[in-house]
Amino acid sequence: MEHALNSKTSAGTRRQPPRLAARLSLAPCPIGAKGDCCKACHLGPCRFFGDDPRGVCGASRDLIIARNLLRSVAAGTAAHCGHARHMLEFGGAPRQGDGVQFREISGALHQSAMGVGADPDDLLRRCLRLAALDGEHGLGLATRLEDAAFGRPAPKSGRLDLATLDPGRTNIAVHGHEPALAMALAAEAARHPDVNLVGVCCTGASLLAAAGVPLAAAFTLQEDVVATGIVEALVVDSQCVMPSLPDLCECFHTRLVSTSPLARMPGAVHMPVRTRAGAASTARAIIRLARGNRKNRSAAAHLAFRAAAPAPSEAVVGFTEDSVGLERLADGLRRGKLKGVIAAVGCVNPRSDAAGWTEAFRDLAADHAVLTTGCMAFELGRAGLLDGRNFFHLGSCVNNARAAAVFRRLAALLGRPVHALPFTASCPMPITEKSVAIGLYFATLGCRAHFGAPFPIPPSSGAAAALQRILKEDHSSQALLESSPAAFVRALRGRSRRGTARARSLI
Ligand code: BF8
Repeated sequence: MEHALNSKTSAGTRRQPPRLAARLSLAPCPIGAKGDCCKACHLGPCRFFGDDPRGVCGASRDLIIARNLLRSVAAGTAAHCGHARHMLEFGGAPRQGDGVQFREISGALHQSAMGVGADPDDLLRRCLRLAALDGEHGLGLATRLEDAAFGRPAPKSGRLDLATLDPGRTNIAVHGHEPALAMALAAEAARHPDVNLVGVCCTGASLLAAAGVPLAAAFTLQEDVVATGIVEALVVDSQCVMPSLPDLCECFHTRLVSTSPLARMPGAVHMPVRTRAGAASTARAIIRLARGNRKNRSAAAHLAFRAAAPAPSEAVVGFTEDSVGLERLADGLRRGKLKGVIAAVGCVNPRSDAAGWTEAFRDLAADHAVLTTGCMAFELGRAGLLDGRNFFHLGSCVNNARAAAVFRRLAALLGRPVHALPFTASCPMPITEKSVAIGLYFATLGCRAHFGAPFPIPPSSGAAAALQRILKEDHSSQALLESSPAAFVRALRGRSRRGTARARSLI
């Protein structure tokens, strides 16, 4: 297979663009952050002020908040269902149409368009229906298909952080969320001792769980992978891939390879992958490309990385509901030794207090079991917490289906409904729409769903109160909007002591 390659031959010839830490000086829009903005039509965008704020069309602030939340959940659900659909295609079993997914996602976008749904309660109920669908047809289906294609993970030791890059070998990083090509690369790289394959974000988390491939970075460190100057190829599929990467790769010798038809990047070598056979041949081509590019690595970058000589974090990874020790957890809950089970999920927002949240989970792990996935798992792993005793690494964000399975099976073992048990899904630092859909999915199961700031719904709004009421009425669950790690710990401990679903909710 021949691909048109960039003609880069030297490193460090361009001025580097500002990286994430510098771009954070761009403050969030204060109007949007409060949910006080509507851009659903061209009468506006409208901003909301005063005692009875309304847009030009007459929409209330709570209606706008509900519409915006529904659009977030629809986008998150579309991403997860799209992932599952691509796995079906990869396995040679494309669906005829996408039935319920298409109907629900397009229905949500229709209902939240200007001049359609005007009842906030109705829109919020649709949010929850869509989140439930996300869990079953997005997270659940994608997880089952990946297990069928690549094997079900088993506990194993793993390594994390940028230190998993190896200056002595050709480094290839795989980044995104859909691990079909990445698994083929793992198989091919195993035949080349001079090649070091590492993962980034959720494609990396899947590889780590399934095959023990080191996880170099989560979302916030993706640019740093390139900036080490020792990565010969960065292979991206889709989701959470920063649009800054092409410019950054231009400043180093790193070849950027895009593999998803949905996620083309300027200047990238595009190698779309649809089938298992295509993945194997593309994996071979990428390894040839990366090995050929190693001669262009800057000697200075190579020496600088060697001199820093960081040590990777060691972790126990690759758990499923079959290997977390359900009987032991159920027994702990029965005896009161275990006060609860927490799924610590979702993103690590650099605007949030990541260190504080890590400490909160470390504290809670004294009497709670902590299941974790995605960027949150990477963060806990870097802190040395993924021990396989109190903290259980379950893989990528679609693998939150495994956390849902743990909650359901524990409930069955204990003979009680999920909502009657001290189960919490915590998404303390959301970034993406996907994390909103995931958090609400857990709420539809009966878990308490915690969101930290930036909140997906303004805590003091009427829409947030309505969401709380609907969760209670329809799912016997609740949302906890809490931005303080210490207050979150107190809320969980307070609930655990009472053994009831009565928790401090800031809504
Ligand atoms: O799906 S945790 S920043 S990498 S969205 Fe993205 Fe958030 Fe990270 Fe994986 Ni999940």
